[in-house]
Amino acid sequence: MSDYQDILVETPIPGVGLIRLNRPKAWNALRRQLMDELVDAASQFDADPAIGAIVITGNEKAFSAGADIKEMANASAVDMVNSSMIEAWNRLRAIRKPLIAAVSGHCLGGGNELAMMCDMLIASETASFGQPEINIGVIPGAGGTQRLTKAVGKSLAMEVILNDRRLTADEALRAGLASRVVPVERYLDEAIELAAQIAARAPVAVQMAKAAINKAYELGLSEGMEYEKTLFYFLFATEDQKEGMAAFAEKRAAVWKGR
Ligand code: DAK
Repeated sequence: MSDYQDILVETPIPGVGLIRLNRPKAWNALRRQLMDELVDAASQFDADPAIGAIVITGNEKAFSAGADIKEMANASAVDMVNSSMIEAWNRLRAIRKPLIAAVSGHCLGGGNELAMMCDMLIASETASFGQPEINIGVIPGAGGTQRLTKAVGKSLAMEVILNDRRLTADEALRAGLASRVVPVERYLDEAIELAAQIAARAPVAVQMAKAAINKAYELGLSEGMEYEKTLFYFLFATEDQKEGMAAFAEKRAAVWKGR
């Protein structure tokens, strides 16, 4: 699939895959078609050895207003269980390369869950983060109650999810949801530059680092440190480890091979 309707895909600079959510009239609501295309494009970048990191963005006014409410409105509980909606989200979780969310404007519901599913989040000063599902009689369903709580703590997560409190970009930064806040003219460029810097690093080590950090959300400290140690030892089986350490001793830049 590459004849996309709901997303735009490009490689703005070598090593970086860029996916723009592109339903501006519906605030980039994540209808099924958009999710399928997003997963397809992200999977293709993941499989492409020329790409080292992937940026997901919307436009200046909205990252995304969440799942498409009109598409879900008449579904039964069984329809929801049987829909393959969750599959798309699971496939995104399985992307091995770093995902960077470049967020401006509305970042709501499933849009915020998508942004939080990414590994890093760069916010523009106008970004507004929320989980407004309570207004339509439901709760977050793609990780919001879990990831937001882990990112910002229980009390603030309760306010956001139970009472539709919106977080400004600065609040998101202070709470640890975003790693930087920049002027709106710069948020996408900063995300692309960050992606390019990471893409220039030892590719296998980058993927192992992402995997180990994400395990910190799932394992206790002892198990997490065991997992980290296993990946650390594994890296001594790569040519890049030999090259990196030789280059250090020889006072030259390393040339990474990704193996
Ligand atoms: N879905 C569908 N259409 C949407 C939409 C959405 N989420 N958000 C906006 N639109 C549409 C509006 O219906 C309107 O369409 P027309 O009337 O022009 O046809 C158009 O976009 C412009 O929107 P507004 O007229 O409302 O524009 P405003 O500037 O007044 O307001 C807004 C912008 C973004 C603040 C507002 O539209 C808004 O509050 N939108 C809804 C936000 C929301 O409630 N989001 C949560 C949705 S529930 C799961 C995976 C994911 C999820 C759950 C489970 N699994 C894998 C199990 C996620 C669930 C959700 O995200």
